[in-house]
Amino acid sequence: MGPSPVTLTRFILEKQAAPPGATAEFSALMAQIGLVGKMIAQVLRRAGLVNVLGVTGEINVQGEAVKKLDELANDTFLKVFQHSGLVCALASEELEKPVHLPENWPHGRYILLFDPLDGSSNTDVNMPLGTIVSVLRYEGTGGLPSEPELIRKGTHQVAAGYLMYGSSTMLVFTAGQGVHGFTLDPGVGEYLLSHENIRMPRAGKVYSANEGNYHKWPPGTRRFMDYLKTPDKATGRPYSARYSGCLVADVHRILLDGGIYLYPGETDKPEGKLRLLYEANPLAMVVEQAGGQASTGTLRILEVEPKGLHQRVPLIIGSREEVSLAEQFIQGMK
Ligand code: AFP
Repeated sequence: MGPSPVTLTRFILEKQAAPPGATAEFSALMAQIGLVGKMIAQVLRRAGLVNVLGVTGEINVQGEAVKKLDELANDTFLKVFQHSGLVCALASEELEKPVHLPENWPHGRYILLFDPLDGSSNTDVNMPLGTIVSVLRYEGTGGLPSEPELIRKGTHQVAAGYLMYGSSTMLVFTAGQGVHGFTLDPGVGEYLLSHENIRMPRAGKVYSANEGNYHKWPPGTRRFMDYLKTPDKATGRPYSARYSGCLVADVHRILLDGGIYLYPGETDKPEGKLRLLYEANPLAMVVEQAGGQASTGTLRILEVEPKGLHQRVPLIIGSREEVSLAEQFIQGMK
């Protein structure tokens, strides 16, 4: 009989893998995030069938009108958290404004900012998808936070993580004391510790970018991409290309094996495509905690001063060696 399985809750309680002084409520928060993951995974496993049912305009087996999966994932977050007594505000990629809980509802001190379904274009082709979560703690004295109190620099996050719906469903998170990965055992409905204290290799062999945008990139970014593809045995080039269309899946691969993911700024869209508060910031916290780096190309992601809830930012994230090299090319030093 091997070692006894370590569940997400047991791990957090035993390792105090929580923000200082908040172990019990944090493990409850993570358990609820895990629940959202199980509920989304459950729907995604049958997405094709739901679509088929939906296309005929019928209602699905749950007797609900078939919703877009993004909307369904978003609704799952609201349903699980609104009455949890753990949060005081929720902000989602799917909602223009944050959701503030009514004063008289039970609420806690956590603020969640999330992308409920990342890579949603992958649902119809059975490719990986993810959910990304950024966790802030409300330090204000008033009852509930105002919108500006949700728009914080990434260094203010107390925790961050993601769910990945791939060949298995995984939950990966950090609360500032390392990065830990859990794999859902569907048979028992528990997330079991599978990757304790993930460390990202200093350098990798893989780059992940949508090269269909190459012609839109500024010269420095193009020179970096050309460098990665120029054979040089001494530096182990050329790299292999891997791009899934899901940020979570591409970053997860790089977290474990090393390498670099880029969604850079473009000449006529310098801010890029990805969102700062609930995509770049949480993944940057996870990657830095694993020994990697996350940059806009000129600035550490976690230091970017946010201006709006849905602000976009260029994202260069992965192994230290490749990210700092990308910065040198982008800043014209190479
Ligand atoms: P969608 O959720 O709209 O599919 O966008 C996914 C994403 O935000 C990120 O997960 C991917 O890495 C990136 O966009 C893919 O964007 P491109 O299709 O422009 O390469």
